[in-house]
Amino acid sequence: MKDKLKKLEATALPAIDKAKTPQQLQELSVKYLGRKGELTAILRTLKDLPADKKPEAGQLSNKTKQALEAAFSKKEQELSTAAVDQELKKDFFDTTLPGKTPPQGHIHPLSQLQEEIEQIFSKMGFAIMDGPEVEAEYYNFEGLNIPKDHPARDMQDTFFIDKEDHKKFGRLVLRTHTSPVQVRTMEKYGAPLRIIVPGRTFRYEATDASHDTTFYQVEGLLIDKDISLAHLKGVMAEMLGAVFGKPVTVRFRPGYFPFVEPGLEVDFSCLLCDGKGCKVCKGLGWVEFMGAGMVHENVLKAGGIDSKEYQGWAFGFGLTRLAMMRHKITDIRLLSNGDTRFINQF
Ligand code: FA5
Repeated sequence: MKDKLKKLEATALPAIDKAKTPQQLQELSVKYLGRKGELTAILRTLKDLPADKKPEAGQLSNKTKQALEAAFSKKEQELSTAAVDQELKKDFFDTTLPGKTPPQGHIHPLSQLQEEIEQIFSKMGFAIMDGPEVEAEYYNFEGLNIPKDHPARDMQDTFFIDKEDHKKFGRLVLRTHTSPVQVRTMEKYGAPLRIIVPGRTFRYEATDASHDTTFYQVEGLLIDKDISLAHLKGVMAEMLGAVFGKPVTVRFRPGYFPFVEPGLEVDFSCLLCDGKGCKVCKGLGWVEFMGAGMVHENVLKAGGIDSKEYQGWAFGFGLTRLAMMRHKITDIRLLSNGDTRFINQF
C-alpha cells in the first residue's frame, strides 16, 4: 500500500501541475479523488489491513490525500488568476489615452456677418426686426407703392405660393426683399422708428455667379423728425468701416424704387484697389452696394404714419453679396451648395 500511495503521488502531482484549464483540473480531481478515483480505491483497502499496520497506513494515506488536495487548490488558484488576467487583457481600456475629437461645426459665414451687422446697428440704437418669408402680396408690393399691373413689378419676379386672393392682402408669395417689414413695423409700432431687418429673400430668376434664387438682405428704416440723407451716409460709412476694419467712402447716385422718393443707388469705394480701379469694381473704383432713399409718403400712409410730421429713409442691401466681397468669393452659389470643403475655410 505504501508503494501504491507513493506511485500515485509521483504521477498525480506532476499531472496536476501540468493542467492548463479548469476542465482538465476537474477531470484529474475525478480521476484521483472522485468516488471511483484512484486514491479513493486505495483508501478503501485500508480496512483489510492487519490492525497493527492500520495506523501507519492511515497516516500515510491522509498525507497523500492532503498533498493532492493542496496541489489541486494551488493549481485552481493559479488558473483562476490567469483567467482573470486574460479577461482583463481582453477588456483593457486605457483611460489615459486622448479621446476621439468629435467633428465640430461652426457658424456659417453669412450668419457670422449677420450677427456682426446686428451688433454694429444695435450700438447705433437700431432694433432688430423679423418678418415672414412667406409674405402677403400686399406687403411685398402694394404696401410699398407697387400697384398690381405696375411695370415696376417686373423688377422683382417672385414665387407665388397659392392662387387664392385674400382680398386686400392678395396672394401669398415668397418675399422678394426685406422691404415688406417696413410697413409691418410701422403698423405695429408707429413713429419714431429705427430698425434693421436681416432675412432671407427669394427671386424667380436664372442663377449665375452673382445671382441666386435664395439670398439674404438687410433692410434699414429710420423714421423721425428732421431726418435727411446725410444721416444715411453717416450710418452706412460707420457700418462699412466696422465690417471692413478701415475707413470706407460712400457715394449716392440717383436710382428708382417705387417705395422711395428720391431714390438712390449707394456705392462704396472699392477696398481692393483703394478706388483706383480693378477687376472687381470693373475699373470704376466704386462697388454697387444697395438701394435706398427717402421713404415715399404712400408707404408712410400705408404704415399709418403722418408724413407731415415724420419722414425718414430706408435702405436694402444684399448680405450675401457683402459676404462675397469680404471673403473674395467669386461665385454666390458656393455659399449655399452645402460643400463643407468650401464652408470650412471660414
Ligand atoms: C431691393 O430689393 C430693394 N428692396 C432695396 C431697397 C430697400 C431700396 C429700401 C430702397 C429702399 P434690389 O432689387 O436692388 O433692391 O436688391 C437689393 C440688393 O439685393 C442688391 O443690391 C443685391 O445685393 C441683392 N440682390 C438682388 N438680387 C439678388 C440675387 N438674385 N442674388 C443675390 N443677391 C441679390
